[in-house]
Amino acid sequence: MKIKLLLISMILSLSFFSCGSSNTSEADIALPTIMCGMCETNIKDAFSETAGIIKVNVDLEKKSGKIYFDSNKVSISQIEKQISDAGYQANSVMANESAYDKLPRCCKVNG
Ligand SMILES: [Cu+2]
Repeated sequence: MKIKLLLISMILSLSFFSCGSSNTSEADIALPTIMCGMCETNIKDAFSETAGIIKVNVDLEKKSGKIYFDSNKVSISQIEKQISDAGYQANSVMANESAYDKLPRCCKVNG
């Protein structure tokens, strides 16, 4: 009987632990160089395989993104780098030049 109780409390504390370990944060990222709907798609696609990214919203009018992420798995600087690698500026992180060069013309700042 005691062992059963012990097991139950262990299972309970384990599930508690796994709940506590996912830590959803949100970040507003300035995206001053996004131009069109394709940019929006490109940025969302950039995170399609990133562990810890929960949701990506891009606001074309405000030129900003809201990223919901698990701060135990991914950091804001990793998020900024990933946007840069997709060819876009993220906050103060400039776009990766070769990725930017590969963007279609409509996605370029002076396109
Ligand atoms: Cu675009």
